[in-house]
Amino acid sequence: MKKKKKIPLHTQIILGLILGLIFGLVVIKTGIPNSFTLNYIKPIGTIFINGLKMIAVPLVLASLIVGVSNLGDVSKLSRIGGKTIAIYLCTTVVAISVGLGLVNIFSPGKSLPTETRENLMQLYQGDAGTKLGQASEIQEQSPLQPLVDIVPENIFAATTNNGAMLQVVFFALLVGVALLQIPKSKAEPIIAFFDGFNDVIIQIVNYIMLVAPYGVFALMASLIVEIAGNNPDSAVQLLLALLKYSLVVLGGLALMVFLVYPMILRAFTKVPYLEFFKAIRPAQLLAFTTSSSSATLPVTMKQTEEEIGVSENISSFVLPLGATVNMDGTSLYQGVAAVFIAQALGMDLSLTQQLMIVLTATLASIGSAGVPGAGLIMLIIVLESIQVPAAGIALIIAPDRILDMFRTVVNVTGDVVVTTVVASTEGELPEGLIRKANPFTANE
Ligand code: DAS
Repeated sequence: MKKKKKIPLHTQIILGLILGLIFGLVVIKTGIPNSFTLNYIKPIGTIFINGLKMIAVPLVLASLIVGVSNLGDVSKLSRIGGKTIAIYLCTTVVAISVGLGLVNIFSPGKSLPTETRENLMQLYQGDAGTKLGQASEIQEQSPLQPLVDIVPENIFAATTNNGAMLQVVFFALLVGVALLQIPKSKAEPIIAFFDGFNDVIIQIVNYIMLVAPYGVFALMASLIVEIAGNNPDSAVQLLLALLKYSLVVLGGLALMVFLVYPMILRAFTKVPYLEFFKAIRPAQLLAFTTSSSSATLPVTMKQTEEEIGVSENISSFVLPLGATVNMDGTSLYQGVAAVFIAQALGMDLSLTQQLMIVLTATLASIGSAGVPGAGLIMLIIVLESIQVPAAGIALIIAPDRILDMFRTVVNVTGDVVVTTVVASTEGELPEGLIRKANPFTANE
């Protein structure tokens, strides 16, 4: 019997988004009572968001501990390990800075009319009210308070509260490094446990993503109905703001791929960018369709070794690490999304808060697993760290799956760029592709 062809998940989610949009607009136009949508449709969206929040802490704990302990041992943290992590961190900070620059220049969230913004604030009042209260409290605290807050008094209490995600990240990094320093015989069973636990969590993320089409439908429909309230055209304003937000994210991702990465390759290697682009296109296409860096990893490694010529011992260390801890696309998106939500809620972010975004989006992208939707889940860390209501992710969930496809392409491209730079500086590229002299000298 012919097996029924399943519609790919991302197509289902995009369908859910479009149907939610139509359903919301129909409810507004036909005067169907809002109570129907809010009592019978919105709860499906709430279940989806709660599922994402539920999995955030275990996802961070598992993927970070496994990511750090995958370094093998502290000695591997030697020249290659240190160089790899340093370059990964640099490209991530550059990506977030590009995102923050664009979202502050174009301010997509500020295009909402005041009334819509107040509507949104009402929607998240519970969170925003306390958050605004906390934010004013924070102004009176010592400037080092954010550092103090990273160290949990009680890690088990921290794991039960999404607001303490940074504390979970801090604890996970400590555990990962400690596992590298205790006797191998003692560390192995623990690493094996967290490795298996990581797979279990990623499987649960896949289950949650199965709800995504219905969750996105419900969130889109209820968002339209709630925002419209008694003023339908404010729903249109919100959609226009969401479109502007998506274009800012896509613009930032394009800047990374067509400007930043070619500059890095030209500075540290002699790999022609067009050749590079052609070599990794199969990995980029797979990243786009699967929205998963981890699923793409085997093809990423094959293309990097066979088409670019990076040696196997460099690619087999740098790429798996990158697929776990280096997500330039995701960190750029998290920077843009955090500021957009704050703008949409009428919250002006101070410079300190924006710098906090650089730190937390770097950590959030390190903690994001290479699976669909991970970046959205980790966005909660960034929002909590700048006192923006995490419920605000409901605003940007609608286009998220489409943006996930594009940001995963940038994640994978960034991993290969760094791998090529490490190989070039280690003399492990084909002869003609290595830049020997100081990378910033004029053309030799
Ligand atoms: N889909 C993730 C990845 O595989 C990125 C993300 O969710 O932001 O890289």
